[in-house]
Amino acid sequence: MPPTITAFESSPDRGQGLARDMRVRWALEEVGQPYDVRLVSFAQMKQPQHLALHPFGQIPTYEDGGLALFESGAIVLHIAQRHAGLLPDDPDARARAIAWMFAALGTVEPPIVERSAAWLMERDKPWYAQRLPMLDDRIRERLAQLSTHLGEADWLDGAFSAGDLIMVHVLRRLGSSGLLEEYPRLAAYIARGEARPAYQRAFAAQLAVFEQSQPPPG
Ligand code: GTB
Repeated sequence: MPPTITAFESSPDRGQGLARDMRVRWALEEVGQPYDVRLVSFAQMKQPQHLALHPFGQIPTYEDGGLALFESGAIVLHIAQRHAGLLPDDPDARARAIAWMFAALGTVEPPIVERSAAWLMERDKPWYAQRLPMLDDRIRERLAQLSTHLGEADWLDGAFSAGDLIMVHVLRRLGSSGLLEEYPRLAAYIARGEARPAYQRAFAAQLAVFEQSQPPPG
């Protein structure tokens, strides 16, 4: 039996691959592991059946045999540890790749999520226009540091790893912000990630789910 992940039955990102099941799909594609997807609605995510898998009532989850996992980072790490291709064999390089996963999730993603949340929940509030430049500057600080680290390299630490996979996915959420245009090395880094065949397959799969959720035109 292949592992089963959960995803939105109709993603609010309209198939842009920004929801976090995309990271898990991409990791599974990179290692060549087939998977099943169970689609859930917002209401189903809050029901006991899903809460038994995910205490916060979110996607993605991952089930494989007796193992049930939540948190996209933990799921990607598990996949990377179980299969070759997403973590280096050398123990020090492996530890550094895992550090980049944590950096993406714990240092780079939070200010990006805060900006998205502000747009979603506060954009009609009188303080939003004043707050946005502050949120943008917090992101810029991280992007500048990341761009300096990356330099002319293709990936964050040697070969492509789970650290790059998570980082590219985290950065993609800035697509509509205009901020990435200020950091051409990062824009090129994201493009390299998106060009990977495994990414393309994962993206197509989640887009197909969104398209099937839409009523036929007319
Ligand atoms: N830390 C957890 C992880 O990494 O797995 C966070 C999981 C999470 O936030 N899941 C979201 C969710 O289930 C979906 S991905 N939300 C439903 C809820 O909390 O009730 C977040 C997401 C949603 C939408 C967009 N978008 O529209 O662009 C992007 C990202």
